[in-house]
Amino acid sequence: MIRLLVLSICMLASGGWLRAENGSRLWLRQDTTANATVKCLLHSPVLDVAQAELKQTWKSGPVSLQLFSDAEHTALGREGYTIRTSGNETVLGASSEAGLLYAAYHLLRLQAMNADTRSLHISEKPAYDVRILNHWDNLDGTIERGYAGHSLWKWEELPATVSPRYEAYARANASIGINATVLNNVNASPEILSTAYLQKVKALADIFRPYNIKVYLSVNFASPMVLGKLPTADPLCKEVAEWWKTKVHEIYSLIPDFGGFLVKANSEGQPGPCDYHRTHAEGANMMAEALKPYGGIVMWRAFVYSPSDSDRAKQAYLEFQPLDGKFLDNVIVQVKNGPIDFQPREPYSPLFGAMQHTPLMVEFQVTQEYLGHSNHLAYLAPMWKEFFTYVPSSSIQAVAGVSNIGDNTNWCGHDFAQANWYAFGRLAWNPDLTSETIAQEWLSQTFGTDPKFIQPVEDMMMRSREAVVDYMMPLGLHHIFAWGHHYGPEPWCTIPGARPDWLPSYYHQADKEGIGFNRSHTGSNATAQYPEPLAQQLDSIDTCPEEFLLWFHHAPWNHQMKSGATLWDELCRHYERGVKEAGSFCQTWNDAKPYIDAERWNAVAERLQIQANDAVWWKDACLLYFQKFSRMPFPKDVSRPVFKLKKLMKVKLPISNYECPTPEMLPQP
Ligand code: GCW
Repeated sequence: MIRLLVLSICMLASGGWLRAENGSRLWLRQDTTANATVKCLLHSPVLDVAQAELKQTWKSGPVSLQLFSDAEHTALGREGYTIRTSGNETVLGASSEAGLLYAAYHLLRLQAMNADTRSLHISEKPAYDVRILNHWDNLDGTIERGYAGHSLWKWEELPATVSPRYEAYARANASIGINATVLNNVNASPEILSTAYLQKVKALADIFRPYNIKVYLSVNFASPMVLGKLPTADPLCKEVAEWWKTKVHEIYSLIPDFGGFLVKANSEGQPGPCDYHRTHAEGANMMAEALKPYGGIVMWRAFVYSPSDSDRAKQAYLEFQPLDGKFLDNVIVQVKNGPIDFQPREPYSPLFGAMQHTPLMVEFQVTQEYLGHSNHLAYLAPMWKEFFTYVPSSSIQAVAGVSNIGDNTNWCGHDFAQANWYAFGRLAWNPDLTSETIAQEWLSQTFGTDPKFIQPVEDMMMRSREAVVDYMMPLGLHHIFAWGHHYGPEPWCTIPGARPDWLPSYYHQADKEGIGFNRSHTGSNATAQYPEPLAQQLDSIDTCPEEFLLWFHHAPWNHQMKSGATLWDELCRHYERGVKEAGSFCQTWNDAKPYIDAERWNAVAERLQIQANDAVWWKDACLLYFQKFSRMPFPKDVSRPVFKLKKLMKVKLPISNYECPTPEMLPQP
């Protein structure tokens, strides 16, 4: 109590800038007592939000919101806008109200960053019409691969009770340009389409609408059987198509601007058209026809890997590429960024570029299923930017991000995981933004604008994803995670009866000759799915970029790397570097202590310590295990293992796919 009192006095004495914060305000932390002069002749729910935001927060001269129908604004589309200084007034212009909402958030962002707003000449247009979050939220409140508590959607209370967080969620998304959300897990319960649930969905859609956010749903392909009691879900069966049409009609009568469906079909046990020997296109088109009259779309996922080919990395391509041109025009095929599954580093999925006659969208994973859950700091903008260096942003139609949001006070578990939500939105709006710019924006709004804080912390963020790659899976290694929950290393994992492509040894292929998956022409020939000249470059062990070496090649332990070192030594050094980096983040954060509030500082410090320990765990587990095959000594400049392999092989975390481990559960050096 006394400590608390002293603390509050200290805070007051320091002018209040260190007041306790719990992260719930995200990057939207400006004072709301401004009472600005805002001119706007029109009224609508969206414009009212834009006006209210400015009125409460904008501290400079008058702002005016204007709708224009001139060529300039028409060319910026429904969501684009201009911001211009005219005399002492700031004029926000757009051809529609959604544009004005985004203009308002842009202006307020500039203010939060202490930017000079006296003479503005801005014009913006989003790169994609659909910038969508995918929630993997189950109707029972759990979140598949969610590490920030339970679902934000309190289904049991809806529609009667409405949490204030629904609006806060919409506002946060609108402030970064996200305009769509899929509320439920792609492993979808048919229940979501029941009338009772649609009423709940409507309540959320009504709250999101003034923030220009459309609601979409994941649907279960077998819904006509479960809900409609039909004997089949065959997409070519008339009654099935009719059932979907009637259901879609019901949805639009409740939610006139409903966005459409997201579908995971014939993947990981989900039902789909292939159950009836129909193609993915036939399944998708049947739903697309039902949605078409209302302007709805189908996002059909290409995440499939039936064991028809021996290489999982090839399967989505094998199944979908032949369907190019067969989808109706309101279908978008949603493809994960890489060919396997959201690994810390993957080459891009070769489906991009291979389906010239089909709209495609990329699916990024914001939640850190494979990157240390909400315990590790991994700033993901550099990973997503890496994708765009291979896949031109103009070649895809939309961007989806698997959400990392839950009902934790700070929304994302780790305070720095908020940066990934933020970065996803900003990149979906403009994939040309740099990771650095986005980090600076986020840091200055979330913590403060002092360059002595921003510079080193931005640097830490920029290095963080590579650090994770280094201490988990460098040089193209992938999927050597612990069974089920995917937290921590288990390169040795064997589960009797398990699908081979769910086991780490399928991916690392370590033996006494070497390590890595041979996907060259002498192996699975996955390299041939890429266009030339990239295919050839990846195919040769001499020209394959080293960061993908073990993704595409089974390389001998003494393979000479560009540095001159053997593969084994280089592998050891990557793990070592990852450990050092993770350790250095703790130091950086210590130095940042004077600049931010104690509550968030402590929360982050605790997690950085876990990350640093986990990095050692990863290094020791992987190197000691792989050493059994390489039989080579650790190079002198690499620190000796802290853990014993035997002990690490016994680690079994008592967590499910819905949890993040606590420090007590984790092996300590
Ligand atoms: O990333 C994997 C996850 C599954 C997930 C699946 C998918 C929703 O391990 O939990 O299921 O991919 O993307 O469908």
